Amino acid sequence: MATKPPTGDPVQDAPTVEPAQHAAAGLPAVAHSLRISRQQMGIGRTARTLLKVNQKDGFDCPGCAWPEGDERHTAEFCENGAKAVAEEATLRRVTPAFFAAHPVADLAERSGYWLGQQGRITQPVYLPEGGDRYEPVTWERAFAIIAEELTALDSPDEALFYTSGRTSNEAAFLLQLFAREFGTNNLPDCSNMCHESSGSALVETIGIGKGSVSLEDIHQADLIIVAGQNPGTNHPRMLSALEKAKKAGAKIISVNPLPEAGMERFKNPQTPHGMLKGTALNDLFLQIRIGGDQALFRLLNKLILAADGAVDTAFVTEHTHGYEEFAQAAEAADWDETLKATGLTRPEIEQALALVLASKRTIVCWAMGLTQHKHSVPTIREIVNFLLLRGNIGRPGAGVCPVRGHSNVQGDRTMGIFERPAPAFLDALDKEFGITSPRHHGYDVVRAIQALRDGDAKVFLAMGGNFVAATPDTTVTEAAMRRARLTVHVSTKLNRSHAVTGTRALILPTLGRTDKDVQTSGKQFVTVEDSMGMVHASRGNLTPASPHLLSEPAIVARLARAVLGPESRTEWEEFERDYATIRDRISHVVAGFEDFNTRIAHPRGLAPPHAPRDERRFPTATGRANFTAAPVEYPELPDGRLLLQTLRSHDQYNTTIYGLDDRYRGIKGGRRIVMVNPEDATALDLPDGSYTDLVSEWKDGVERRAEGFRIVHYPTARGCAAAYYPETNVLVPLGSTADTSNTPASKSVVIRFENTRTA
Ligand SMILES: Nc1nc2c(c(=O)[nH]1)N[C@H]1C(S)=C(S)[C@@H](COP(=O)(O)OP(=O)(O)OC[C@H]3O[C@@H](n4cnc5c(=O)[nH]c(N)nc54)[C@H](O)[C@@H]3O)O[C@H]1N2
Ligand SMILES: Nc1nc2c(c(=O)[nH]1)N[C@H]1C(S)=C(S)[C@@H](COP(=O)(O)OP(=O)(O)OC[C@H]3O[C@@H](n4cnc5c(=O)[nH]c(N)nc54)[C@H](O)[C@@H]3O)O[C@H]1N2
Ligand SMILES: [Mo]
Repeated sequence: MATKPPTGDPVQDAPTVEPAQHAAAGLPAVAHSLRISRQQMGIGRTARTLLKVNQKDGFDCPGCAWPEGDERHTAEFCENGAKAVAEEATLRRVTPAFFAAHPVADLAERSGYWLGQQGRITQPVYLPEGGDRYEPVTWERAFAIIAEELTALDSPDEALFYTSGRTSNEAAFLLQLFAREFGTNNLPDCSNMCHESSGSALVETIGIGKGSVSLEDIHQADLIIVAGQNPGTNHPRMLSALEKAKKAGAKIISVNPLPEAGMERFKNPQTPHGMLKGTALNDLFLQIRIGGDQALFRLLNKLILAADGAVDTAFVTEHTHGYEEFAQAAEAADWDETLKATGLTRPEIEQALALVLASKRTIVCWAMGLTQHKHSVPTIREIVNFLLLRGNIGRPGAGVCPVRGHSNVQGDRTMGIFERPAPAFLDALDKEFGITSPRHHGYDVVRAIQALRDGDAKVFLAMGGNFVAATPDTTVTEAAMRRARLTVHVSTKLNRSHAVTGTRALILPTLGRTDKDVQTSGKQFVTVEDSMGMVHASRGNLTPASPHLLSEPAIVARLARAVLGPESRTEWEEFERDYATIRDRISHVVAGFEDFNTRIAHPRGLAPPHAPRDERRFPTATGRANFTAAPVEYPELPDGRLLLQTLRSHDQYNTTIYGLDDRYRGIKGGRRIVMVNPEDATALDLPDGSYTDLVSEWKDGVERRAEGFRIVHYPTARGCAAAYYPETNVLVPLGSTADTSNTPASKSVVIRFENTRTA
């Protein structure tokens, strides 16, 4: 059993590079996940835990939000899900003795990898004003400190309540209720940095900000386009669904500046054939330039309009609005400009068109490669145009499929974690609880940082996540956070945000998904919503990391009682005692959750209604699905610059670093690398293996710099570069965000290279 954390801090990033791989999953993946699990948990706990992942009587994988099918395998998890479970179920512990030995200044010197490897936090700790290290504190005292700071504010809008997407529906519902009863809509969440652009685009065009396909739809599609997504690493179970679709005759196009191994070939670890040979997934790989997607889909739309009988005119006439204006804009699309914007060739686009026209049922899947650009919202709207044209929505095997990240990020939004809530939601909440929620909008993530920076926000509380590492413009953000009066983190594990504190700070340790949750009424379960809108129960089965942990719902309930006092008529105590009472209230407030407690007992869970999917009804302002006609945009690069995307390696979960390898891309032992196309590298004099500083350029003229990145020649599209997040967040300007959604444009950062030297 090897459950000791590494002692030294491997800040000495020493990346080495091997040839990239062309297949994902299979035996090496299984072996790799078991090794990490054993290191963290030992053998017995590994077996007990992994057999419960995504089972009907088990817990929802704390990895990604990809849904489970109706038929479950004994091993219903992937390599990266196993790593996520091992991180949480680890036997390593961060005790008060650890905090006594490591002043905050010391924690601030450590890498995120080292911090995370120390294990689960066992007790609440407090950093007093002027203190140099966290010390143990009782839960009562911790809540009293928060109450003291919150009630001292001039306005409830000086408080910020951040949520990361692992939080259960029950905890999320309580948190937003507490915030609104306290008097603010300041509920920024990780979604603001993630699929906000998808939500913004979809609400306006189809009337609901969620995907319209189920797992069965994927299996039945003729054509699946995967754009701006790396499922081999970030949604490995999606590869099984693509494989199944493929076996049933589907074609697959992937649109990406990088050739991603999972899309090239998938070796299904659950079948003998898969282990050996695998299935080639891509029929066509469109190696697009970063930010070229809107132009690509606009031209495809023009070509569909021009093809004989290609438009589903019955659907367009009956169900849509804005067709004429859109068709006019599409007419103006131009081959030369599209080839320039996309870096693709004419035959490639013609091949794509042939696949599109041959398909009667098309699905487009996407993730961060489409959502984190200045023009992300019009890009996704163009994809909606593309699907509407051929009636590819609201029927089997067709639709929009934004693939969500965090395992319950979609559910948190459904429960009201949103800084711009719909008035109807607030009306229902107010009626149920006899409160008056504020109607003015709150701060999203970027505006929350600006408010901290400008002294307009003074208390920051996070329900999970790693705010300072996940958000853009690290230097600005950290300085902003340090201005807070009080920072509070409800966390399972240590991370950078615990080392960048306000005047006072608290860490409140909590139960994770895998932990057994027992309250005075008995054993509890929580619920989550997957990327395809299925809501189901999650039950942990492990003895919690320490007897001092409270669950997230218990923490919010006690916090609310401490802050709101006896004047609150909400039954916070009852909510903590029995989570079914929370679900009862959810069933009165959240549309589609009627009889929640009865329906959640069904093993399949419940599927709240989705009008476009279920009845081809589009609850938009026009009452129809809206075509849109935004001008085409794509990034323009000054000479000698490249466009940097900041993405995930195979060994990380957002800011949680599992290890220092990116196996499929052939990068080992370090994370400070930048992938550059060999021809660009030659033109810019960037030899493979040399080191360089990355300097980002933006219209505010501020110089942002990330030092010491190893150059890796890699077959990305021309003009593009790629490096890992969160190390490169220092380069992303706070104000550089997507229009409408305000999502940081962390996939389009203009960079130049300075101080290039051989190692
Ligand atoms: N193991 C693991 N699983 C995860 C996560 C994790 O960190 N680790 N994170 C979770 C979360 S919160 C999320 S949101 C998802 C993220 O899942 P992904 O979106 O797959 O994550 P990224 O690594 O950001 O990859 C973005 C992909 O888009 C491509 N891309 C970049 N720019 C463009 C562009 O302009 N156009 C196109 N067409 N493609 C582009 C990149 O080359 C890359 O393949 O994964 C979730 N699952
Ligand atoms: N440059 C750049 N920046 C990005 C992105 C990018 O692609 N590029 N992606 C963005 C995206 S898509 C997202 S979603 C955000 C992610 O932003 P966050 O969600 O804020 O970040 P995570 O790294 O997922 O948070 C990890 C921490 O969550 C805590 N945690 C884990 N499980 C639990 C739990 O069950 N309960 C509680 N209370 N805490 C828990 C642990 O302490 C852990 O350290 O980052 C965004 N930032
Ligand atoms: Mo995300």
